[in-house]
Amino acid sequence: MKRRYFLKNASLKALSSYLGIKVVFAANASDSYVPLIFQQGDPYELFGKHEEMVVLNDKPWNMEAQAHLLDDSVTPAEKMFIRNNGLIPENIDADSWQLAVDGESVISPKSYSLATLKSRFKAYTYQLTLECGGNGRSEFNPPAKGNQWTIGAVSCSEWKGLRLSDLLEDVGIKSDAVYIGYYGADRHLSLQPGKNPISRGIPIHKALQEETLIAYEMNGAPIPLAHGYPLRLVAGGWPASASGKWINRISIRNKVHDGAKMGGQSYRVPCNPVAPGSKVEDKDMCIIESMPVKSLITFPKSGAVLRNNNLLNIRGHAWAGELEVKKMHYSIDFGATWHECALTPPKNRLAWQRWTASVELPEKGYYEVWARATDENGRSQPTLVPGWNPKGYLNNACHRIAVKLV
Ligand SMILES: Nc1nc2c(c(=O)[nH]1)N[C@H]1C(S)=C(S)[C@@H](COP(=O)(O)O)O[C@H]1N2
Ligand SMILES: [Mo]
Repeated sequence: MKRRYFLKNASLKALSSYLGIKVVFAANASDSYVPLIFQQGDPYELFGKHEEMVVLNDKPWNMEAQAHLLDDSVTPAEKMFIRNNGLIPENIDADSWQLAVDGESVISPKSYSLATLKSRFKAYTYQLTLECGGNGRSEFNPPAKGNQWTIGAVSCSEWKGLRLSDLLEDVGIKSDAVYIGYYGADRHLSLQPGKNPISRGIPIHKALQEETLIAYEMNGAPIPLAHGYPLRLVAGGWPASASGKWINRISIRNKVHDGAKMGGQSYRVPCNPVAPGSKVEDKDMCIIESMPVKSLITFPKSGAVLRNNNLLNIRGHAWAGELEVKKMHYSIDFGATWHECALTPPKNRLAWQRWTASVELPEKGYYEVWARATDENGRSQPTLVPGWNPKGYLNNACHRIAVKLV
């Protein structure tokens, strides 16, 4: 990062050439003044993000995509949402990185270097859907605290690494194992040593699935820093909080993992539906597992205007946690009638699916296109915001876009 160099050495006037844009009124500031852009860092530059990504929070950094940015079959890094609970680790040295495997239910605790993980275990590549449990939170009423995600906290990139099941076989797991928990190298916002911003996990049956990876590559390159470099757990189809970034330790537990943000109200919903605004006791909250069926219209962008052409081509992606999406429909009459879309199978289990349709608009005017996916168990997305819950998780309401024919 060149930032440090400038903090120490450069005069403000010299920054103009580095930024590629004139610092207007530079002459008015003292030479020792550090411009904000270098105090905070520009998240688009720091993380290499697309200019249309939306920043929701800077401490910690949280950024989301917009529906039309998620049109690629495989989500590129620049359009992938960022969800951090703490501070991204700095000065990572991949050569000395270690992954420790321990816990009550491990037979032989071991520690592995990155090189060993790459050479000793077979590598697998899967395209995996990662959606934040709080995606869609902004629509709940009464509002829920937390990042006000709209619809852009989802990605489906290609992850390469070893199977967690192969690692668990190498250390051996005792018969009383029920859960694995991850620990990452990010720091708690309080900077208190030993305090984890987040340490979640998954039950053993999910840990043993073929597609559950300890990944060291994303989209054919080392994992970008914001997404977990150099090592990440990837458990597709579950709330993305289960997919630990910057992992340096996996614990095999003889009980449900009790790390940070596993208990209380975090990543949990009422076990039974509650009235909006209710207080729900911790004991009545259940851990979110597979994510619900959902879809996005990724083309066109909402607000599109068609001129003298009443044939509208629409497309998007659909996913359903652990399940496959079996049917995809659209409506242009506010949900009165629904029409089937073409739907392709996923590249592999837990990857999202492409859907397309050609829509004939009957006359000039304003339309809304609504999209609705149905999973293999026959469950469809609701047209309205579903079950209110205290933390605003699992909003899988139909996505809608506005279109005009003029
Ligand atoms: N170590 C660590 N892992 C983490 C998090 C975190 O803050 N620290 N955030 C989790 C949450 S809540 C989500 S939604 C995903 C976000 O992954 P992304 O930033 O790569 O999109 O990472 C998960 N893994
Ligand atoms: Mo999340």
